[in-house]
Amino acid sequence: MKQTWRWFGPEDSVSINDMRQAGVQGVVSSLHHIPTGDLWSVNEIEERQQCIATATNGGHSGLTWEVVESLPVSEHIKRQSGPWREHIAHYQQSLRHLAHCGVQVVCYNFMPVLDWTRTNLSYELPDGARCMRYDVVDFAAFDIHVLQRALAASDYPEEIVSHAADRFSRMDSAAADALAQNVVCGLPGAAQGYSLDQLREQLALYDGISADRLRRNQQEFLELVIPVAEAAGVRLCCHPDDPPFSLLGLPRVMSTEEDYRLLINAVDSPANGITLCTGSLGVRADNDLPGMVGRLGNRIHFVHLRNIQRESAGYRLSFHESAHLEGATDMVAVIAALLAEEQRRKDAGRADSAIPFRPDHGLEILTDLEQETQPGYPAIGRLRGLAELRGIITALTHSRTVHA
Ligand code: DNO
Repeated sequence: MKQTWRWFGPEDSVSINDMRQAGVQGVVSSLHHIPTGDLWSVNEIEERQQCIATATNGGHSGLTWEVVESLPVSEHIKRQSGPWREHIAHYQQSLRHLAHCGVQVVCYNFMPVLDWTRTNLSYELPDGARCMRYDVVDFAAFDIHVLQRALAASDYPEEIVSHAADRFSRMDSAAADALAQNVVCGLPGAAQGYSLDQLREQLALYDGISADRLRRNQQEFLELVIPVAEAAGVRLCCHPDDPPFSLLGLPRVMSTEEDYRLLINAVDSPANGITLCTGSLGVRADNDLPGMVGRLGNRIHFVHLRNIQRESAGYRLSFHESAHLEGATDMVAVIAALLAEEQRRKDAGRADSAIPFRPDHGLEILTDLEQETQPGYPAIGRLRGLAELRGIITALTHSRTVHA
């Protein structure tokens, strides 16, 4: 497996040499400054490649831009509104440009309006580490009382509605503002953040767009871009919904194994693939992750390894992010399944037998706690995660490991 690291570009507090010292073999990055829907020019792509290839002292870093995360899909494309055809043409051309520059793996998502979403960006664990948390009662308090979305209350069980009313009644306006900020700020890598009014406008644009309609729009998106990707030698890979259920009445269509099966069958091409994110999918107890790797593995082009601790049961449950080897997902079993997939690819002579993965998110620990870090992306916490994951891979692939 190829060890990669997400780098937000020259503004990132993690330097190129930090990544080298972390021992990564490739970089995951995006051109966040280019507005969603616009074209990525060869110049812009090459400039980022140059940055990644240059060590802090000006010499060669030995690193390359391995995966694009993300080439974002515009809201217009998701809704098929306004200039969506122009955005598709830009998307197709951006894929050709990336291929021309040698970047072959491109992650995207199809979540309307909100990308990944949490209610607390700095939740303290008993040992003083901090992590990100999604609390369904806080989210319902935001939805029903802060955003005041019509019909919001009908989306939650009565018990949650009443807890949310109680919790909201004990929030002062600063706490309510902080909660709103956490939900709508646009977390790292998300296309954008919104004010409450902007969010209301965006939600209104999805009135009448059902999950079926969104899925059809995604299918048409794939029909238009996958042939271009395939011809250029690019592998697209869709990131799952995070969390993997509908939020704020918006449709979400990438939450389960069945969703992925429909995606894969929509356009039968190796270029139409999956980003397996164990943290996002692992929130649902009905997602069997090692099994999904076994069943859908030949289309997995990129992997996010992360773990979560469920705090309640049922649909739309509360959870917080945990250390990479603790939590709901059996990381050893997932990695073993990925290694088996890599072996199948080697046996089949596939050129993409080394699957890129990154330690996704990390707890804020040690010096992370003294610094301004990007929510979810602290250096030391991710380094701890990478080290643990690397240990598993090393052990499972060691010649003296005894396989049952
Ligand atoms: C969060 C990330 C997501 C991801 C996009 C992919 O940490 O995993 O923001 O980058 O959803 O398009």
